[in-house]
Amino acid sequence: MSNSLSNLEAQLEALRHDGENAIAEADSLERLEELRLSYLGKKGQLSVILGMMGKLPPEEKPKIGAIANTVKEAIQTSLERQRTSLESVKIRAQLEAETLDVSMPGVFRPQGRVHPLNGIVDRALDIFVGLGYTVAQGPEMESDYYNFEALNTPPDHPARDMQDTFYLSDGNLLRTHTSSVQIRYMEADEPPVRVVAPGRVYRRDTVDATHSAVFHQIELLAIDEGLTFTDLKGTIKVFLQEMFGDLPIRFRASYFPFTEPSAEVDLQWNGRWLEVMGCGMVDPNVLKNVGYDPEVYTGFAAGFGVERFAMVLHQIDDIRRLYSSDLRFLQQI
Ligand code: 2NM
Repeated sequence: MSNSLSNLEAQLEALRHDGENAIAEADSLERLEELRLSYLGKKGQLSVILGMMGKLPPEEKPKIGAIANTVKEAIQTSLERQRTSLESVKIRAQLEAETLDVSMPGVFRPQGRVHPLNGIVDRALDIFVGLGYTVAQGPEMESDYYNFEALNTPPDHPARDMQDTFYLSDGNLLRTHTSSVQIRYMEADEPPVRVVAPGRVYRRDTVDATHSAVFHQIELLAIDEGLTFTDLKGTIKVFLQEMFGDLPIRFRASYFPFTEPSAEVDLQWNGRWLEVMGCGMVDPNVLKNVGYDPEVYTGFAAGFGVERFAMVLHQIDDIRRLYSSDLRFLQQI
């Protein structure tokens, strides 16, 4: 019997030895749980050994029981120590993986901005909206009627020349100005009218530093009872003052088929006179064409090129820079 007793003692001692070694080598919490079940679980190795205690004489049981308790506590202590160690390794790894280095440089996100042409359009429309104007748009493909005929442009006028206008095979054309929008607006609305038409226009120009076949225009139109050339001058004075500052301006007699009288507007910019707009009193024939009575209503109109304004205000030497989308250029504006 004492043989059996020392045998059990030896098994318990071996169990403690193996257990402590295996636990010390466990490299994960999962492995540690496996070991706990293997040694201390209900069907674990300690239980098996304790099961054999039943065959011992009663007086020997307390001694084995005490040893078994010591072994159990020793294994539990090992498990606890290893668990603490593995958990701290795990937490350290997690902290390392989740570290936020606030001194790291940020990722560069380029900031978009308004294109210089749209900048001019936005500013000009803001001014006219402030003066009570409505913004109107219309088609870029037009009929001869809206682009020329309604605008009192005779069939033999040079602007209608194939050399100046892009004609389409179906008889339509690409609008050469946004005045066609004004005609459509007047056809649809009764006076009084205060309307401003921004948009892309087309001319068969040879492209160079100051010409483009596709460019942008803004035209304004006011129709009412009793409007005079003085109202036109005042409106243009206020507009140019808002756009360029309070500089001298002058009106020079000119000619357009759709206005009478007509004028060019010059602005004194850096000491030189610069032509910046065309304008005039709307020709009575244009009013008749849209069904307005020229005996009751008069009106004025004016127009300018957006590219030209952008070039003057931003000191741009070549119109093509405005279309090339070169960021090295755009970022300077
Ligand atoms: C200009 C110059 C002079 C103009 C005329 C009209 C309309 F439709 F009323 F006849 N709209 N815009 C006009 C007049 C445009 O641009 C240089």
